[in-house]
Amino acid sequence: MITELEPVSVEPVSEPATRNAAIMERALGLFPGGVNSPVRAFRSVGRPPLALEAGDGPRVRDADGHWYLDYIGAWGPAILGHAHPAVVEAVCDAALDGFAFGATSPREVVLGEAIRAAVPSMEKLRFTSSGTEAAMSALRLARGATGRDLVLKFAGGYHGHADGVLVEAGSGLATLAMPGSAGVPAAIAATTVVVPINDLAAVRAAFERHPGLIAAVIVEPVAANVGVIPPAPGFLEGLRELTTVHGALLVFDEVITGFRVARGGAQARYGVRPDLTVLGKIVGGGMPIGAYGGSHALMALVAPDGPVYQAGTLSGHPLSMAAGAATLARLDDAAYARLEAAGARLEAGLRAAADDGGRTVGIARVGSLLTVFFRDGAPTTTDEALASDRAAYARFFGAMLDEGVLLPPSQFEAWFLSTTHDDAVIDATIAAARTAFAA
Ligand code: KE4
Repeated sequence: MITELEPVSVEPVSEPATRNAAIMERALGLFPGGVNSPVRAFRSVGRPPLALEAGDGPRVRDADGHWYLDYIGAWGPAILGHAHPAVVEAVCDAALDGFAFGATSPREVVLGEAIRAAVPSMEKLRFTSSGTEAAMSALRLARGATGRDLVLKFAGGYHGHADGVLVEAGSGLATLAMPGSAGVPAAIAATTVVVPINDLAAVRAAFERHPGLIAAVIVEPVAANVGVIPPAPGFLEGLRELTTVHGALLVFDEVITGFRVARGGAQARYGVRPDLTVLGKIVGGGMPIGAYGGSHALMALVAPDGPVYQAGTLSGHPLSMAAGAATLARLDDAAYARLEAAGARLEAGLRAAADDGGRTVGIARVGSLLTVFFRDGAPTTTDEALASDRAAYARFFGAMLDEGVLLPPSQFEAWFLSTTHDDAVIDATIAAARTAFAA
């Protein structure tokens, strides 16, 4: 028997207050958390997430037309500022020739040679479409090269979201206080050995505990996914020595630090040569990219030359190649001098603003990579970083947003400066911080 269906009263959805809210409401119905990467949900800073639709130099504009001074910087790629005319032109020119062809394009050679010139340890390299793919592939290569199964990483280190490295990882996992991820088989997690950052004794002990079994040590040479934690003096040199002695490969994950902390990356800044390097972000100039590389001998093991398989439909995408080449072409000594000066100016101004506002913060900085930790002094370990006052950071984030400055929506992500963050931008940021610290 068909019963009369109660008329469904469809209450009109309350009109979202803003276009931003309307877009995020639709996004919430489409994507988990309304985002395509967790940190974008602003969950840890207690503010509604922004939908950003334009950028210009050091500024970004949300869907309601509000402009902000931007310290997310697309999480690193926007080192020349947003919508740099030369990079936009390079992508448009490439697009006029079509997009992807499924074969080697001359543009790959141009970017590949630019990267190798700056990072000589990458005698040969392979492009991927993300840093995750590049890190995953580098570790597969290390296992193929050594015949060993274990990989050692550091607590708080983030190397993308491949199963094996989602163990005590940083970035979004630290932001969301997730030690690992559901769905990673215990057997895979068991192949990852985790030790504290900056702790050579722990690395030595791990090698003694697993003799002949560790294929690689993967490290962010400047940790930047628990906030910025520079390497302790001698730490990277110690890793180089221990991996060599124990027949393991040293893998520098320079997805953030590559072309950021120096043109040659952290390996140039600290003078330590890894066996494999992982790149991403800046080398794609804001377009999807990743890359891994090392010696001729190691890379000869990668298919089709060797037994380690790795592939990608859009690897070496011509438009990513064009954006990356146009970006690297403008990262000269003057650019790095400006990035260093901007970072130093901002650090000094923030320190003074915090002191004057009676706030206890720890500021860590390497070049144009910076974090303001809400704790007493800059942390030297992951535990110290993770113990920072997240609620205080959230309040600071909101107060800065109200002053027109967009910080990373997480205490555990780095602030990224660009060559367009000039003195006026830095000074406006410091003025905003004075207000925020006083609030
Ligand atoms: P992607 O797969 O996100 O391109 O790269 C992964 C990756 C690898 N290694 C390091 C050192 C990284 O920092 C990253 C990605 N960084 C995060 C921000 N800390 C990306 C932002 C996000 O996840 O939305």
